[in-house]
Amino acid sequence: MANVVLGAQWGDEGKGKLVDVLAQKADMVCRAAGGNNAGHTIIANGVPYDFHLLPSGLVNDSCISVIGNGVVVHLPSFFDEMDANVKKGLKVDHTRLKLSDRAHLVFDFHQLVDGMNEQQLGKDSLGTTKKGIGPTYSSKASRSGVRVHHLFRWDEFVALYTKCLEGHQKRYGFEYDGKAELARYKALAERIRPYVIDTIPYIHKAIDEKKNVLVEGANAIMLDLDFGTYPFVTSSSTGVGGVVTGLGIPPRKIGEVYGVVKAYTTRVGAGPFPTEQLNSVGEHLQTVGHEYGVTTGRKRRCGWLDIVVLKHSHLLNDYTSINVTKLDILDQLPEIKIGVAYIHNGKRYTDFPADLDTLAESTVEYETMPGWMSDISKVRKYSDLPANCRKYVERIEALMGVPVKWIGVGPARDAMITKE
Ligand code: 2SA
Ligand code: GDP
Ligand code: MG
Repeated sequence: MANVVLGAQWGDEGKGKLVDVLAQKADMVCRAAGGNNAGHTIIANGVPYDFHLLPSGLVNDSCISVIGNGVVVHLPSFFDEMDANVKKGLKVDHTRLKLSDRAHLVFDFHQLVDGMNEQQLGKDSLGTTKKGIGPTYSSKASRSGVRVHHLFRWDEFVALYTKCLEGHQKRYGFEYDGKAELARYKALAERIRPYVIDTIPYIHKAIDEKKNVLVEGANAIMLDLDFGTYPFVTSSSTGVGGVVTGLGIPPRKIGEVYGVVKAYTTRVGAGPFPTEQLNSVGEHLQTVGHEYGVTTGRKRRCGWLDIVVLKHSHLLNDYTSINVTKLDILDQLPEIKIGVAYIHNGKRYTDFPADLDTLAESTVEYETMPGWMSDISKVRKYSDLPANCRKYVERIEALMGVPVKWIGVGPARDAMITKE
């Protein structure tokens, strides 16, 4: 069985930290979707690591990391990230990092086009990371993309690359030095060769041998192409469905599904956010929670926990348990609110609507709970948490209908309470 860690809100819930904790006992950590738009910060033994494209399992020396077919890969960024982590002392080589031959390649022109799309949208821009994610998945879906295995049949690669580039140039009308990029890929092809394998039988063999296989979600369900706040989403399937298609792991081989739930809500980029607090509460969460994008450095928008979002999230991913993270960030708030329903034209809704206008016309119904007004960052036992803090955790459990298994009270690996 493969166990899965998924973001339950709009991302940056702290998936990387839970993966790092679980990777201590994992044999393999796999990425299924997204690209280097993702950003996971891990603090292990006092050293901070930022991962974007590479699986967070790399921090554990005895764990193999796999980038699956559903991921889109910008090879120059792959090597930059690898080199930066090697400099920090991590052992990263082809014996412990594997890349699917079926993964699609992100070219620099995809990133250029990402920026052009955003510029054309003007005030309606999506706030993408401009890493070329949307344009690359568009190439994939329109069957004009280039995959990793093509690198090893050079003439075919050149033909496919040229066709893909010219298609974009026709549509967007930009000058581009394709020859220079091709020359870079000639060298990159040789450098990447040892890492490339057919990851499907490789992962299945590990599962069948009862190895501890972990899947690291990237982005989160509210950014899912189908289930998120379309079009303010990323271009991949970020839920459990994306694990099936992005790694070739069938549903019956998936075991635990861990949802990562930040104790409040954040979103980076544009799009609806019903419980957003554009006031001193939002500023407090942003400052105390150090809510800045790991990839772009953008300030994250902040607001209260939203149970409508979390129930939608749970319906789609069926979490077996959850990790409530960053509970310590609420320490100094005298009262804490939880969004429990949306009110539209006088009617109460608890299902997340597809139509963003309906969402914009809705107001949020809140429950208010007293805060605990004390520092919980040093607490390591559930029973030692203040009573109001436990009540908040238990209210999340009751409203979502999922048991809480872990509670994060700080960024470091050991700042995690296991709830018995
Ligand atoms: P894209 O670049 O096409 O995937 O952007 C589409 C939307 O998806 C959002 N998105 C993210 N949201 C939260 N965190 C992400 N990763 C970084 C982080 C983000 C950063 O960990 O902080 O550094 O800004 C991430 N990646 C994509 C994006 O904001 C758009 O709303
Ligand atoms: P991810 O994309 O879901 O992996 O999350 P990010 O790494 O983008 O953002 C989460 C941030 O919160 C990181 O800087 C983590 O170090 C930090 N973090 C994770 N869990 C906790 C926690 O329980 N408390 C605090 N204070 N910080 C946390
Ligand atoms: Mg992140």
